[in-house]
Amino acid sequence: MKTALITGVTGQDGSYLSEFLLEKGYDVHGIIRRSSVDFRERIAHLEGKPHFHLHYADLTDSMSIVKVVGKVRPDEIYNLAAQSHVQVSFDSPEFTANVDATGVLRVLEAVRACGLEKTCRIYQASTSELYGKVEEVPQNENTPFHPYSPYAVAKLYGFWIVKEYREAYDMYCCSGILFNHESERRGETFVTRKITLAAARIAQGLQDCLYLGNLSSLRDWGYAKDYVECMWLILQQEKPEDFVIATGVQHSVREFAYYAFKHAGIELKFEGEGMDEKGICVAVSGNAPASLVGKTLVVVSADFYRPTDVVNLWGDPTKAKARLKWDPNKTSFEQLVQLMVEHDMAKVAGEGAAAKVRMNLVEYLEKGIVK
Ligand code: NAP
Ligand code: G4F
Repeated sequence: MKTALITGVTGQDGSYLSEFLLEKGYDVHGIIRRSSVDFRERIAHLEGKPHFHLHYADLTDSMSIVKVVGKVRPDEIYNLAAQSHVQVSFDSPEFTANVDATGVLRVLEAVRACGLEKTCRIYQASTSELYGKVEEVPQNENTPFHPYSPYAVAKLYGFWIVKEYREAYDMYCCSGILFNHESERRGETFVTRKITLAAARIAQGLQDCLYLGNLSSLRDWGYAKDYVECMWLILQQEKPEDFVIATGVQHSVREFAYYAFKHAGIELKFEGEGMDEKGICVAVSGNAPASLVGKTLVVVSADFYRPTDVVNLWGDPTKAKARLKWDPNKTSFEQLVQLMVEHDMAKVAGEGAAAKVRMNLVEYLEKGIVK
C-alpha cells in the first residue's frame, strides 16, 4: 500500500484528490490547520475512514512540516496548500508569499531533512497564473512566464524552487501547471461559484442582484474532479517533468454568467460596456419568477476589479494528452456549468427551506406557541 501526504486537504482539490487516492488503495494523510470553527465540509465524509488520517501542521511552520513528513514517511507528497485567491493576494501579499513561495521550500527541505529525497515523489500545485500578462496564446510548457499578481509571483518561486531541487538534488519533484478548474466544491468567492450561487438564489427569490468585476476576462475552465487524476499521473511517470493541464477551450466571465443563469431558468441580455455593462433578464422558464423579466440582475462593480488582472488564459494540453493519456474534454464547459448550477439550486432550496423553518419558529416563539 502506498502512502500519500496531501497539504491543502480541506480545499477543493485536496478533497477530490483524497477520494481518488483512497479509491486507488492509498493510505492518505492530510494536514489541517487549527481554526476556531471546525469547518471541514469537503472532507467530512472521509473522516473516520480507516485509511484517511489528519495531522495538524501549517505551511508557515517548518517544524510542523518536518514532524508530519517524518511521522508519515510518504511515498508521494501533493503540495496543494496555498492562499489561493488572487484578489486576496493584493491585500495579504506577505502571507501569500510565506505560504505559496517559502511554504514550497519548507516542504522540499522537510523531505531532505527526513532523508526521503530519493524515495518520496513531490507534486507542486503550479498555476496558469504564472503566464499572467500573457506573451502567447494558447499557453504551453514553453510559453514564457509573466506573473501579474502577488499570488502569481509567489507561485513562480514555488515553480522554480521545485525545478531547482529536481536538478540540484536529483529529486522526483515536478509541477502541474493547472488552468482554472471548478466544481460544486469551489470556494464561494471565486467567480464561477459566485455566479452559480447567485443565479440559484436569484431564481429562488433570495437575492436581487449579482455584482461582478471584469466580465470580459477569459479563462480555460475545467472540472476539478477530472484534474486531480493528472496530479497522480504526473507522479507516475518514469522521469519527473512539468505538465500543462487545461481543456484547450476558452470562455469569458460574461459567457459563464449567461449559461449559469440560463440553467437556472433566467435568460440574460448584456447591454452597455465596461463599468456600465449590465445583465438584464429578458425571459424566464421553469420555476424562475416572471417578475424578474426586465430587471437588471448583473451589475459591474469596481470593487471586484484587480490592480492588475490576468485576462487571457487559454491552455494547450497537447503534452498531457500524449504523455499522460489524459482526456482534457471529459467534462465539457456546458456540463461543468450545468452541474454547478444544479448543485447550487438544490443547496439554495435546502437553505431556503431551512430559513423558512427558522422564520416560522421565530413567529411561533413570538406568539408564545413554542416555548
Ligand atoms: P483552495 O480550495 O483554496 O484550498 C487551499 C488549501 O490550502 C486549503 O486546504 C487550505 O486550508 C490550505 N492552506 C492555506 N494556507 C495554508 C497554510 N498556511 N498551511 C496549511 N494549509 C494551508 O484551493 P484549490 O482550488 O483546492 O487549489 C489547490 C492548489 O492548486 C492551490 O495551491 C492553488 O493555488 C492551486 N491551483 C488551483 C487552481 C484552481 O483553479 N483551483 C488552478 C491552479 C492552481 P484551510 O481550509 O485551512 O484554509
Ligand atoms: O475566479 P477567479 O477569482 O480565479 P483566478 O483569479 O483565475 O484564480 C484561480 O485560478 C488560478 C488558475 O489560473 C489559480 F491559480 C488560483 O488559485 C485560483 O484558483 O477570477 C477569474 C477571473 C479574473 O479575471 C477576475 O478578475 O474572473 C474575474 N472576475 C470578474 N468578476 C471576478 C469577479 N473574480 C472574482 N473572484 N470575483 C468577481 O466578482
